Amino acid sequence: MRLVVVSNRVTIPDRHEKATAGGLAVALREALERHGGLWFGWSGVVGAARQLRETQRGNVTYAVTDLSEAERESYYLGFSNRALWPIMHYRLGLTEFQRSDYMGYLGVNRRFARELAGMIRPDDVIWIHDYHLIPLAAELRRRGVTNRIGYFHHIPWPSADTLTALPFSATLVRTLAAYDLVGVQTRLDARNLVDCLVMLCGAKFDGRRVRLGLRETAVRAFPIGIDVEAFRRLAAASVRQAATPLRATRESLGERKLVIGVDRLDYSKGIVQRLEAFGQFLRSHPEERGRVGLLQIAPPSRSDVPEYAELDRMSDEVAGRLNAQLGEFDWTPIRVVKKAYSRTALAGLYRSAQVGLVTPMRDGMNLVAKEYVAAQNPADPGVLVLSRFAGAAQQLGEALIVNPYDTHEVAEAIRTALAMPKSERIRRFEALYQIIEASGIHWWTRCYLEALAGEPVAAEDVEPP
Ligand code: GDG
Repeated sequence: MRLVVVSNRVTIPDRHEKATAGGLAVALREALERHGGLWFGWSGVVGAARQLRETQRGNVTYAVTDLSEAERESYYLGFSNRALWPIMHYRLGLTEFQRSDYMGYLGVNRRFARELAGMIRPDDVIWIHDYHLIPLAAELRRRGVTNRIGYFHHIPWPSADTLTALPFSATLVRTLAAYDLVGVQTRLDARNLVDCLVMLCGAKFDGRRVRLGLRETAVRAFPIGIDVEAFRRLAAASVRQAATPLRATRESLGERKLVIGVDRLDYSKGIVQRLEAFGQFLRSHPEERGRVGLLQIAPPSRSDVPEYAELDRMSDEVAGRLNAQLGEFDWTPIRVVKKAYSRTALAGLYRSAQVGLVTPMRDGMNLVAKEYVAAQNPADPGVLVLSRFAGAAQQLGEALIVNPYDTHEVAEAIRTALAMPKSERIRRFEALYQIIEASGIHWWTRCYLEALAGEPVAAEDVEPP
């Protein structure tokens, strides 16, 4: 079997990449190397040329294509990121639908299918990733591709009631029937997705598979993980190095404690609400002022989408207001840094923080929660505060679980985390570590690919505990 991976963006690895690439990119590349394979998708380049380019790295072929300016506007910025992203994150008020964007989205999926179909061999297994490419399998089937095709949806899948607000949602959902396997992050996502197929498209569900017309599709939860061992090693090594961000951060903090948040600058991550909660914590517990600081790392993301530009402005405004109201001449309560750091730097920062604050309003899984746990010193670990609306909360029940819409609850959880006795921190850490270790990124790719190949996988292996 040869593996074909398709994703919106494809980054062709260079020699220095290992240190900076995220767990998912590395895991997919490893799976491709194991089976021999092809990775197809957008090059990230916007231009008029649009011809397919192939690059060989070992036994993996990277085939990338450019988008035209109009395609980027409609397919990527428009329908994917202003309609699908917000509605899948339950944010109807932010959902902006334009028919021309939807047409552009279908057009790019059709073109990708045309370019990809010519490269498919009879024994290929095709694995398509994320919401940009939902109709891709249906387009491949129209071109006569009969191979096994799987889809993994990295972000939440909302209720049928929410999704119907999106025009053409039934047509879009129907295209999922072209897949042999649809994977989502949690059981709730799986239930919602099956409901959509049944209620919007009239599919039948027998408890395991959805039947629509002549096709049968399995829908299952595969909670994504991280490379725990690699991340743990990165964090442990950062303690030993001389000029590490860990040491620099510790020196700049003195005896002060550190609360950390790490997220792409995205409204789904609840960054503004988190800053407000930290402000509330300092107001409710004035004795903590001067003794603790929040460091929020927020690399900019999708800045061409207006809602993201607004978030950029709002987060500056809120942090500025809270620092002016609550700070002292020798203490700044909140530091927001809008740039990306290396994974080594992140690992060191996680390890030096007594509290990991992961409070998205909605999140498919949230890998930062797992990275924070992996990076801790087992002898003196920090505490994870986690939103109940992150997929990760289904697995990480030993974190302090909060409702990010309740500023007071998050503020109290910060207080509880900072005051938690070491014995309880260790007990919670050990329970969390065991879970992230048992369901890491390699387990995830293996479970998914076995299920896609039609091999039986025990239900408890793939569903969140
Ligand atoms: C989607 C779903 C799901 C962040 N800042 C820096 C940096 N990061 C890295 C983190 C982490 C990754 O980016 C973010 O992963 P998340 O899971 O938090 O979020 P999304 O990007 O929204 O991903 C999500 C995921 O897909 C996988 O299925 O969990 O729910 O939304 O790895 O560490 N990395 C570096 N510098 C930074 O400044 N190097």
